[in-house]
Amino acid sequence: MAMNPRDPLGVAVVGTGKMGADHVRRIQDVVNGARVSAVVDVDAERAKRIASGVDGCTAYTDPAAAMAAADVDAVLIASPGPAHEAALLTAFEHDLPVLCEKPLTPDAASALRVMEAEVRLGHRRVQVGFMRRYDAEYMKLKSLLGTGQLGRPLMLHNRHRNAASPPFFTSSMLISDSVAHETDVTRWLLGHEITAVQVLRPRPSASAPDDLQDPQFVVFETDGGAIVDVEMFVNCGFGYQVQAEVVCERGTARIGDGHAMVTNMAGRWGGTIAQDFVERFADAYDREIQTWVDATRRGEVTGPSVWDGYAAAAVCEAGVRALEDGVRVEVELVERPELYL
Ligand code: ISE
Repeated sequence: MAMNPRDPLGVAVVGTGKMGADHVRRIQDVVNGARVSAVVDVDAERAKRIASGVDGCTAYTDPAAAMAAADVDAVLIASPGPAHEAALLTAFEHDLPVLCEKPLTPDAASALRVMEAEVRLGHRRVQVGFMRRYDAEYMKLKSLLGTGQLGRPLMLHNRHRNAASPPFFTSSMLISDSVAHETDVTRWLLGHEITAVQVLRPRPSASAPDDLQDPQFVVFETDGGAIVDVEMFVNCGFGYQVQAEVVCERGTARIGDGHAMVTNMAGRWGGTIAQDFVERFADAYDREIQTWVDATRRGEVTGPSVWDGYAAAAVCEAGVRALEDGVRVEVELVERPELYL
């Protein structure tokens, strides 16, 4: 794959909502070796407003027009999930490197179409935005598991709590939009594929909107014989909290207690809790995008692949069925293409 020698790399950011706007800021103010040369949004006024704050940046409403521009070397897709497939296929037409925010696409069938298109291209072009792989605590946990000191992983306990869910949030989105992270964390930390999903439904919290099944308790089985659970609670009220504890044959390890700073005052001690994922995972996003820019400028593609995005989509699809039908659902994956071995 050709080197991208241009310095700085011209990046088109597709989608300028909360995540896309934060990535524009990140590329301009934090990341080295890249600049935002284009922003794309169906909301033309919002695209113009974002572009007006970035020197040399052009606003578009059509991703294809942005990807055809001479000053665009790479694409960061941060639009809503249903728009990802078309944007990815257009990027492939221009043979552009892509960082695609999760989910790769909303379901297994569309993810499979993207995977088949990248296989036809003959080389990887996509890094999927599972940013927890770039979080310092998750990286330490992965590194510890890699030493084998704790022995074989037997169970992984996850707690994923949001302060409050947005108005459009549905019960199935707790799986497809939120637990999607734990599907990738499970596969990446343990090196296993997820083979079955169950979803248990506690009596909903009074703090949850009337029609929202919140919290949910998700149980994964893996092909390595591990059992993984995820407490998913999107209206916990007290903050944004993500914790994980792996239980192995000879020991355990836990992350996410967030004791960055403990205060003692007036007979009390305590600390603070982030209020959303942009705050809690700011460093992870910074490291993720810098790693992507550096790899792209070397002409390489690293990190979560389209296969990882497809596997997460298939697990989430099974999880939504398990939620809705109240049964254990097995996960069906196609054979892993050689491009992703
Ligand atoms: C959101 O899309 C994210 O990716 C956050 O990490 C997650 O905590 C939240 O529940 C999702 O809605």
